[in-house]
Amino acid sequence: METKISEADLIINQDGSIYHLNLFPEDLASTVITVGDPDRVSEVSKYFDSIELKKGKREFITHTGYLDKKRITVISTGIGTDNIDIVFNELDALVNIDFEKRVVKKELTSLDIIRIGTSGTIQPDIPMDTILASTFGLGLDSLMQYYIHELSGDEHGILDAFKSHFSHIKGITPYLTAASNILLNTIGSDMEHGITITAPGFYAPQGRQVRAKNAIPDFINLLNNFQHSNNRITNLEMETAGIYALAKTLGHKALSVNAILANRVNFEFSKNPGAVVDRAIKMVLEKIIKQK
Ligand code: R1P
Repeated sequence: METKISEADLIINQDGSIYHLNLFPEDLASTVITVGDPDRVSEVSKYFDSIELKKGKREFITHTGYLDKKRITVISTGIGTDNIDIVFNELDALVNIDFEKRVVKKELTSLDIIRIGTSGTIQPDIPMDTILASTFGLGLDSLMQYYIHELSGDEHGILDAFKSHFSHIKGITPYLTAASNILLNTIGSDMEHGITITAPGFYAPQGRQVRAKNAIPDFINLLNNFQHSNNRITNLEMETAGIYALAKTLGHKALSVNAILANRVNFEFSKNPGAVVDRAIKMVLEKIIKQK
C-alpha cells in the first residue's frame, strides 16, 4: 500500500499551493533556474519572450515563462543551505507528490535545475569576472547530516582526500556531490570548472577576518592547497553543495554557475558585479535554449 504523507510532514496551503514557495504543481517548468537574490529573478525573466506567472512568499520569488518555446521557471532561494532544504524539497514535491492523495507519484519527474549565483575565487590565477561551473559541491555546512546521502564514482576519492587534508579541523563533517554530467557538458561548457566549497556563513566560515576572531587560521590557504588528481577547489559560496546533494538524493539534475565577483587571495572585488551576473544569465539562457 502507498504510504500517505501526513499534513504535518508536507504542508499544503488551503488553496492547494505548497507551503513556503506558494506554488501549484502546474506553475513549475521542468527547467528551473535558482538564484540567491530575489531581485535577480526579474534580471533573468526580463529576457523571456513571455511571462505567464509571477508569485512570491518570503524570499521565494518565482517567475515562469517562455524563451524560444522553452518553458523556464526562475526562483529565488535566499541565502544558505537551510533555504535550499526548503526550496528543493518543495520543488520535488510539486512534481513528484500527488497533492490530493498525498502519496509519491508512480512516475517520477527529474527536473533540470541550474543555479546562477555569485561567488569568490580562492585561486590567484582565476581572473575576476570569470563565469565558473562547479564540477563538485563540497559542503562544510551540516545539511546533509540529516539525510541519507550516497556517494558514487569520483565522489569517494575526492571526499576521502579532502577529509584527510582537513582532518585537524574538528567538528565539521564535509560532504561532496558531483554536478550533473549532462548539464556540466552542455550548460557548463565554455566555462571555467572547479570544486565549489559551500560554507555555512559569509564571514569566518569563508575565512573573512573583520572583528570577531577566526577559529581556523589560514583557512583560504588550507582550501586552495587541496588537490586530488585534476581537481582543485576554485571558489566559495553558500548553496551549491546542498543543491547538488539534495538534487541527487531526489533524482534531479543540477548545475551551479558562479559569477566570480571577488578574488580572496588577491583581495579584490569586481568593479562591475551587475555586468558579470548579467553575462552569466545570458550564457545560461543561451545554452538552455540550445538543449534538446
Ligand atoms: C552571499 O552574499 C550570498 O551570495 C552568494 C552566496 O552563495 C550567498 O547566497 O550567492 P547569491 O548571489 O546567489 O545569493
